[in-house]
Amino acid sequence: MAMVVRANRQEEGIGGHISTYASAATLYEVGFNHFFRGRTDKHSGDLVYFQGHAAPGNYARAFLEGRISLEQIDNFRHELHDKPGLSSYPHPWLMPDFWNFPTVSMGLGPIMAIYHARLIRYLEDRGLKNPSDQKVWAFVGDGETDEPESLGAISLASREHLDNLIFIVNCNLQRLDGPVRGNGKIIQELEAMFRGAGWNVIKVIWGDDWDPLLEKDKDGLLVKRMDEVVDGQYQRYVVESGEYIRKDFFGKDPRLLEMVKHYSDEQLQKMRRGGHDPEKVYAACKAAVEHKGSPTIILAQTIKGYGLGASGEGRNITHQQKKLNEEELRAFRSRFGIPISDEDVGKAPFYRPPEDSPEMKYLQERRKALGGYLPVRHPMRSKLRMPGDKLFNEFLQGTGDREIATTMALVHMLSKLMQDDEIGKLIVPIIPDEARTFGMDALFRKFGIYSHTGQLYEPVDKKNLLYYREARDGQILEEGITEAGAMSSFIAAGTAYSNHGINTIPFFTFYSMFGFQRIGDLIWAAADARCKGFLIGATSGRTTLAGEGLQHQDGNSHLLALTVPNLLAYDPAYAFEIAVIVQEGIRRMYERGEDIFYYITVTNEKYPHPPMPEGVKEGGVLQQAENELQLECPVRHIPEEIKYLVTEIKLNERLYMKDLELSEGATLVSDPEALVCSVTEIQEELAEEAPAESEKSDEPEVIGEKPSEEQETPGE
Ligand SMILES: Cc1ncc(C[n+]2csc(CCOP(=O)(O)OP(=O)(O)O)c2C)c(N)n1
Ligand SMILES: [Mg+2]
Repeated sequence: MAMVVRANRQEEGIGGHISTYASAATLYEVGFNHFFRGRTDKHSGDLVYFQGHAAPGNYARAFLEGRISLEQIDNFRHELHDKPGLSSYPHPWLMPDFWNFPTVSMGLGPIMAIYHARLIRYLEDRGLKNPSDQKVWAFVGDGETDEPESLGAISLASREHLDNLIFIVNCNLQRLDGPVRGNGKIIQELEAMFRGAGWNVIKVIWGDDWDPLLEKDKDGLLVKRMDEVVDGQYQRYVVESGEYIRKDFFGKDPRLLEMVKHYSDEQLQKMRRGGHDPEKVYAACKAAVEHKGSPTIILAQTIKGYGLGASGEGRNITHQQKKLNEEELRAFRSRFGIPISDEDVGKAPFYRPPEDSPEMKYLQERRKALGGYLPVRHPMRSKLRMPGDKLFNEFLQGTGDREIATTMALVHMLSKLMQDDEIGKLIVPIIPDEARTFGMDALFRKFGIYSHTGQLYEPVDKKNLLYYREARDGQILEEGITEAGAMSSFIAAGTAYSNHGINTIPFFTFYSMFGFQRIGDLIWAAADARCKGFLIGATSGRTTLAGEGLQHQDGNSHLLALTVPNLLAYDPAYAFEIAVIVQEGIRRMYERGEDIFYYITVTNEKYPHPPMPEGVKEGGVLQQAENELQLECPVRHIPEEIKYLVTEIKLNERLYMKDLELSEGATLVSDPEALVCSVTEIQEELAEEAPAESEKSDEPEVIGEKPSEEQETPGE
C-alpha cells in the first residue's frame, strides 16, 4: 500500500492498485504459508496465476522475504529507470526471474490455467514428465468472470478430471465501476455454473464470528436471510454502522433480532466475511488439494479495499484509490497495529519487521518448508538436438509438374518432424476441429488424438486406414471448435521449456481468419509469456473462400502479426521456403534459446513448386518484385505465361525484365531495367537477438541482488 501511495505522491497519475490486494491478502497469505510449493529437485513446484492487478501485494511479500530491494519497491512502475523497478502487472519480459504468467488482460488467466493443467496431464500421459501432485492455482476476480474466456472452458476441466487445478475467486462483490451483481448474487451464480459443469465447489462466505449464530439457526431463518440479501446491499453493510446492520439485516424478523441481542453494534459491524478468516481459507484450500477426480473452485467472500476504512473500504471508488492522506494512513496503521509513529506515518514509510521477529521467522520457515519462494521464473533450458538436413531436403527439390498446396507441404513436413527420433515426441500438433480441411486427418491413426481416458467406443471408421483414433498417449490435441482453448494449449506447450523444462514445440493450425482477428489478445499473451512455437494460419489469402463473407477472407492477418514484436511472420509461396523457415525457427527457438514464435500462412491453392534457388541455400530469401509485364506481339503469339527458372539465382543476384525470354515476335514494353525478382539476405525482424538463456545459470536469480541482462534491456 505504501508503495502505491508513495509512487502516486511522487508522480501524479502513475497508477497501481491497492484495494484488490487488500481484499485478497488473506487468500494469498494462506497459500504462501501453507500450500504453494516451490520447485525443488524432488518436486516440480506449483504454478500460480496471480490476479494481475494484485501485483503490488505480491511485491510487498517478496520485499519481506528479502527478494525485492528497498530501491525496487520505491521504484514501482519505473522499471525502465536507471535503478531497477517493478512492473505494475505480472510481466515475464520486464521481470524475467519473477513472473511466469502475464494476466493483465482479464479472462485470459483462467482459460490459460485450465489448459495448462490439462497440458500437464498430457505431458505425464505421454511420458514426457513424471507424474506428480503438482497443482495449478488460479486467482480470479469475480468481475473477471464476466469475460467469456473465464467460463468458456470450465467444462473441459471437469471432463478431463483435472484435480490438479484450483480456482480461487476473490468475491469482493465489486469490479472497477461498482458492484458485480448489485441486484443479484455473484457467488450463487458462479456456484450454479461451476457445480453444473462438474467442479468441486467450496464456498467460504462467512468468517467464524458467524458460526455460533449459524449453530443456533435451527429453523434456517438466518440462512434464508443471508440468501435473500443481494450483493449491492452486502456492499452497503461494509460502509454502514452496526446499528444499521442490526436494523436492516436482522431487523426483518424479531427472531433474528433476538439472536443478536447480546451483540454490541461494534461487534455486528466487525463480523468477518469468510475470505478474511485465515482458518476458513486454510480449511477450504486443504479440502481443495485433497479433493480427487475433478477441479475445485473456492468462492471466497471478501471486502474490496479491506482495512482502508473511509478512504475506500467497500466504496465504489475503491478500485482506483491510490492516494491516502495522513489521517487515512494513521487509521490504517492503527487498525492493523503497524508500529509506525504518528510523526512518520504521514510519509507512508515502508515497514519491515526485524529479521529475528517471530513473524519474519515464521514467514521464512514456511517458504523453506514448502520448497522456496514463489513466484519465480526459472527456465530450465535443455538444448534440443536439431533434426538433420535430411528431413528437410525433400522439400527443397521442388515438385516438378505435380501440383500441391502449401498446406499439404506443411502437413507433410509436420508428419516427418513427428517421426524424427530426436524431436518427434516433442511436437505438439494442435487443431480446433479443422484437421480434415487441412489434410491433417492423415496423422490421426499414426500419432493418435490425445484423450486421458483413451477410447471407450469403437469408432465408426475403425476399418479405415486413417480412422479416428483416440489414445491416452495420443500426440494430437484435437481441441474442438475453440480457437481460444487451442491457443491456450499453444501457450502452455510453448512455455513448457520455462515452466517444466520440456522443449515441446507446438504447431497450432487454424483458419487464418480465426487467429489474429478472433484470439489476437491471447496471441499477445503468448508474446508476453515468452512463448515459442509455430502458429499456422491456413487457408489464408483472399482467393479461395471468397463468397463465404469477409469473415473468411484473410488479407489482413499479416498486418496484425507485424505488430507483435517477438513474432516472426512469413507468407511463403513454396515448400522449400516453409522448410527453411521451420528449420531455422526450431534452431533459433530451441537450439539458440531465443524467446520468439512464428506465424506462417499457408494456402490451399495447388500449383507446382520450384526447387530452392542456389542463393536461398546460402541464407537468402527469394523476393518477387513484379508479377506483370507489358509486351507487344501478334495476336497469335500472345503467350499464356512467361516462365523463368529461379533455381540458378545466387545470393544477392537479381533478375530484370530484360533478362526474360519472350515468345517469338514479342517486344517488351515494360521498363527493361525493372526488377522481377531477387535473392536477398534476410532482414532481421528483431533488431537485437535475445541472449540465449541456455547460456545463463540454472540458479534462480534473486531480484535486486543481481539484475539480469534481460532486466537491463527490457522489451527487446
Ligand atoms: C480485458 C480487460 N478489461 C478491462 C481491464 C481493466 N480492469 C482492470 S481491473 C478491473 C476490475 C476488476 O474487477 P474484478 O475482476 O472483480 O477484480 P477485483 O479487483 O475486484 O478483485 C478492470 C475493469 C482489464 N485489465 N482487462
Ligand atoms: Mg471484484
